[in-house]
Amino acid sequence: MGEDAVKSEKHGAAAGDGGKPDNPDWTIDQGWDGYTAAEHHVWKTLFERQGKLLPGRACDEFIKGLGSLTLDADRIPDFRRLSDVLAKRTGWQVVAVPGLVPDEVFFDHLANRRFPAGQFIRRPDQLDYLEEPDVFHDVFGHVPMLMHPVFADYMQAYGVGGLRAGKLGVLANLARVYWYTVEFGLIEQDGIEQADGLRIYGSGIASSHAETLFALDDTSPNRVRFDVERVMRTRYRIDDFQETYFVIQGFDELLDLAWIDFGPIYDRVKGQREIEPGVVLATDRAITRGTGAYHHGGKRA
Ligand code: HBI
Ligand code: FE
Repeated sequence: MGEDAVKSEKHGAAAGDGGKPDNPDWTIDQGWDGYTAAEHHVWKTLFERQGKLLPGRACDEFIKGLGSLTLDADRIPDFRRLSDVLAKRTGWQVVAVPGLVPDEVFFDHLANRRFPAGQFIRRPDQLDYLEEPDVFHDVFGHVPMLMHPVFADYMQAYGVGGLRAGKLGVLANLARVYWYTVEFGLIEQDGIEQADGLRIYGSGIASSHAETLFALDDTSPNRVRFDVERVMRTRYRIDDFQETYFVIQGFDELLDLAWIDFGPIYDRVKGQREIEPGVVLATDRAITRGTGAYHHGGKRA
C-alpha cells in the first residue's frame, strides 16, 4: 500500500521477523509452541479489550463470525485449528507469513482462498499502534469476516482482481478499494442511513480500540456513501485514523463489485484528479460531514 502514503510508511517496513523466507509463497511455520507467556498475554489484553468494545459497534456478521471461531482469550490462535474451522465454513485457510509480503504474493494467496497472517505479535508497548499487520490484526480483524460466505468470495475476487490490476498498472486504484472496504469499511446495519445506524466491518478499525471509537463516534471524520469510482480516486492515510470512512449498505454491494469488469472504470479514473482523504465532494452522499478537528484542528484545507 506504500504508494499512497499521506505521511510516513505504515505498510512497507521490514517484516517483523526479518528477511525474505526461502519459500516463494513467503509462508513460514507458525511455530505456535514458540510463543512466550508474555506474547500470549498481549493477545489476551487486546482480545478482551476489543471483545468488550465491539458488540453493538461491529456489524452482526463480524460478531457472529468471531463467535463461531471460538477463539481462546488466553492463547494466540493456532492457525491449524483456525483453518479447520474456517475451511468447513467458507473454504478459506490461514497461513503464517513473517509480516508484509509483496503484492503479487499477497494476491495469489487471496485468489486461492488462503489468508496470509502475520506470525508475530506486537510488543506490550505497541498495544495501540504498530507499523505492520501482526497476528492480532490479521486474525482478530480479518478472520471473522472470512467466516461470512459473501465476504469470503469478495476477498478471493480481490486477489484475482489484484493480479489483473498489477498487470494493468492500476494497482494503486484497486488497493484503495481494499483499503476503504476490507480494512476501514463501515456498513449500515438494518438499512438505517444515519450516524447511529453505522457499524464496523473493516479489520483495521475492528482490531483498534481507539479507531473503533473514532470511526463511529467522533465528530471529526466524514462518513460517505461508498462509490467504487470515487474510492479509486481517493488517497488514504496509512499511519493515522482515516479522515473519511466509506459506508456500504450491505455485503451484496461488495460482491457485485467483486466480479464487475474494472477495465472501463480504471480508464475513467485514469483521466480524473485524485481526491485528498478529507475532502467531501458535491456529488457525495455524506451521512456525516466531519469537522476535521482531529487532523486539521477544525480548519479545512
Ligand atoms: N501482506 N501480509 C500482508 N498483509 C497485507 O494486508 C498486505 C500484504 N502485502 C500487500 C498488501 N497488503 C497491499 O499492498 C495490497 O492490498 C495492495
Ligand atoms: Fe489488514
